Amino acid sequence: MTNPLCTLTHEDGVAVLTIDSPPVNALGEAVRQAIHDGMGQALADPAVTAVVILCAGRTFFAGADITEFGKPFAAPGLHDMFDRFDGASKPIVAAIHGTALGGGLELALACHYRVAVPSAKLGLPEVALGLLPGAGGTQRAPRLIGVAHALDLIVGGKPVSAAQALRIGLIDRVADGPDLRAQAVAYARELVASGAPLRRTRDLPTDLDPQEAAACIADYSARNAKSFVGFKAPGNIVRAIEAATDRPFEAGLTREWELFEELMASPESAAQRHIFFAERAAAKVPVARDCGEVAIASVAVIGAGTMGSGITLAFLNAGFPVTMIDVNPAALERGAAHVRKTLEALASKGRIADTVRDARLAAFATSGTLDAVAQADLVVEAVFERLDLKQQVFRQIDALAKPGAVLASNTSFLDLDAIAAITGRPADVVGLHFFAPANIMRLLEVVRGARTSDRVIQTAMTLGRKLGKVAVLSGVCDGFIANRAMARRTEAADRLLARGVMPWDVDAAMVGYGFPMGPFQMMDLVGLDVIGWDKENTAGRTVQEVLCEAGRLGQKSGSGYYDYDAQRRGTPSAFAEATIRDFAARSGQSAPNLSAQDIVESLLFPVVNEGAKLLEEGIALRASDIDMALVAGYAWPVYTGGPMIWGDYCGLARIVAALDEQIAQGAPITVSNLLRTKAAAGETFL
Ligand code: 3H9
Repeated sequence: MTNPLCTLTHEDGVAVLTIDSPPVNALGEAVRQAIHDGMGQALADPAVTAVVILCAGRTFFAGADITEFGKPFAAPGLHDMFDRFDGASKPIVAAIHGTALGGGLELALACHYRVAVPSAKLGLPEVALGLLPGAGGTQRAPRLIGVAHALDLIVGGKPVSAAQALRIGLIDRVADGPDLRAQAVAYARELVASGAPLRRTRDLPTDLDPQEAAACIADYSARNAKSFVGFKAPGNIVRAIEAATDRPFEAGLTREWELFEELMASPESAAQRHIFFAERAAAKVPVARDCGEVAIASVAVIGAGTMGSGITLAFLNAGFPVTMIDVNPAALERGAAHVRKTLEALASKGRIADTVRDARLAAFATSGTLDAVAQADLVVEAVFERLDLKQQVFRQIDALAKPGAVLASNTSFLDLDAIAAITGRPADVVGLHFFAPANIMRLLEVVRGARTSDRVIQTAMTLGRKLGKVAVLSGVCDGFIANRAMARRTEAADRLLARGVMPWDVDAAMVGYGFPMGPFQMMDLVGLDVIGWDKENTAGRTVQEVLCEAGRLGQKSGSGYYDYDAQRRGTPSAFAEATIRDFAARSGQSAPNLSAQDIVESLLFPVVNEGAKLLEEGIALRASDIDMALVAGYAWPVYTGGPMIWGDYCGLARIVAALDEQIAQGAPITVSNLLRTKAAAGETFL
């Protein structure tokens, strides 16, 4: 074999074809060619009785090469290759380790038999890219594992373990020793010796007839309808699976390809693929190559409130021992109870094993004094958001923490440099901005102060990954990336309110865009008093203040912008409506007749503008980081890709014109120079 990506060896009549294309053996053109050449040679050799295909490196094929999407697919294509596998007159065995994903699993499905190591994961995750398995996966999976399991696997998109794969019939055997290659060769020999048939997935019948399948699909779609909203891929996937049950294999493949191409051309898939790469790009930050990292073996969290206990859980769940510190005994007891209760609940719901719960509880300690920071490699401060308080805590940490420990603040908008400057070691100080609930939300903003060292930044980025979060690097500014950008949405919503637009119309437009809730629903949830009601100085100046004065503090008081019933279901409030009308009338405004699209643009174009400012000030490294931060931190709908790519899609010139109009109506905003320049030059952010 002369192909450098492919090795072909023979072991007693079994040909072993090994593909080696780091990092993940994606099925790009060169890899397809290597398989084509290697498989061709193996099948043509009369001395070969069976073929094993496997991968070198950390994983089996991780799918089609996503970087090739958008270009014409070069030969040899996956379909031709899988046809050839199907048509082979000798058994082909896929030997799987790591992750067999997307086109990688489709390749395995086109083999006659499959064996996997116990740690392998197998999945068809194309749905997360806004796509469907376009190389026969929607046709072969229902034939091999049945329609119901195929729906779970392809629409759900979550990979299954080797044990689960064996249970549902996705693989034929779990290797029971460390040497996958030897086991796969032995299995291939066994198949030949026993005269096992060439099991072509394409020739298997589906488990349900067309009518039963339609009922099963309808039931599945009804149960999951809520999670499909806004996404295009789930609908196309169920149609493709349906085609597996009501027409011959070849016709099903044709239908699958039509549905695949439709998705590939859709803005939803472009947005979701953008986020896939944005997540990986965010991990790459400018630090010296040899900066190294601080080894983090133990963590101290200061503050046992909502953030402190959430952060404690995030670290415990990732396997770190944590000491939670609070000088207020009652607060410490409440926080500790929350941590324990959450771990118990995870175990009782079967999300973690009892032994894992016990290990996490054993790794959890509390302390009523700050002395406990002395043992920690990482100290995370999560006390009340007030600069003088945080400075006071950092002065104490500086005196107590061991040399070289990472000192992190969970501040969400304060000046990190002013906190770092209070210590004698500003290079060790970093912002770790978690989003509530900290054990669940995926975003972690890593805030780089003026003097934070590369080593500490790299440590924080790695920590983010270990916590299962998306770490996004931000510079120091008021609100960092996500909160600062989204503050512009809140302000724009308030401006609409002042003009007499009703909160439920604003919220409905945001929910229609894809946010789980609108800004006024969010404010009611958080509490109108909490988000800034200065009783002494500002009483009665805004709608929010009038609501607060009337005791309408949001969900917790049973009313805010909405009236709430006992189940906390909100309905539009007549009181809020009258107050808003009164404000608008007094300022001489009559409610403009805005469509949902007008509202979306009024609220979100200012966010795009703020994103441009974050870029131009160097607070965010790249436009895709802003998108990633808002998708992971604010549930910005992933199928729009985040504000910057959505802004590109809307057209930057149109955004500038709309912002200028808002300014003409009195909105106190300025258009970013970067945005104006790009719009004038016909450029985009991405
Ligand atoms: C598909 O298969 C369509 C077909 O049905 C039909 C077509 C006709 N392509 O994530 P990592 C890169 S769609 C190209 O950091 P990990 C990734 O960008 C595909 N590149 O590693 C990164 O590059 P860089 C369906 C890919 O160990 C590097 O590899 N498959 C691909 O944390 C390392 O990645 C999927 O959706 C790819 N398919 O996780 C699986 N995959 O170093 C997508 C990765 O330059 N992949 N890269 O930043 C994954 O889920 C994870 O990468 C994996 C490894 C679990 C494999």
